[in-house]
Amino acid sequence: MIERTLALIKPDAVARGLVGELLAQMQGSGLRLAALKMIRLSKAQAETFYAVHRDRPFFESLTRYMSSGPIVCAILEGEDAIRRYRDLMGATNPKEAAEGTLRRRYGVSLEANAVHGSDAPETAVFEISFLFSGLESGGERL
Ligand code: IDP
Ligand code: MG
Repeated sequence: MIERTLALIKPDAVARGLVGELLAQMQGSGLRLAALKMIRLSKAQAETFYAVHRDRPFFESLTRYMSSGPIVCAILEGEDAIRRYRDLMGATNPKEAAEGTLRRRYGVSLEANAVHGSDAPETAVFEISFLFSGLESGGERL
């Protein structure tokens, strides 16, 4: 099934000049880049994006970090895109991520793990609609 997933390049990776390299690897994996932009989230917007984690001990630090600088937002599209992009990213903790994955290669800590990817179809729909307007995301055409 053709799916769409939300990919983010997190503030630490943008700050380290890794945008081009990370986008090339996303596209090199065979996923189609369907939309792309750079934004900076407010603290409140980061809290909405990560609302599912609001009761976790790392929520305050995570949302401060995610609003600390610009991020790159992309919609990736393709067969089984959600799982394929999660596989490309690797485990949440870069230390535990498999060799060759984005987080293993570019993550610096459990929090600053370079990239985000939706974890399920419902999450992808929420995250894409939160970050992209219908005009930007191509709406029904995709
Ligand atoms: P995921 O990004 O692999 O889906 P989640 O459990 O959804 O992982 O956590 C969201 C983000 O919160 C992670 O990518 C990471 O940046 C941060 N995070 C997760 N667990 C911890 C933790 O135990 N300490 C600090 N930050 C964490
Ligand atoms: Mg998650």
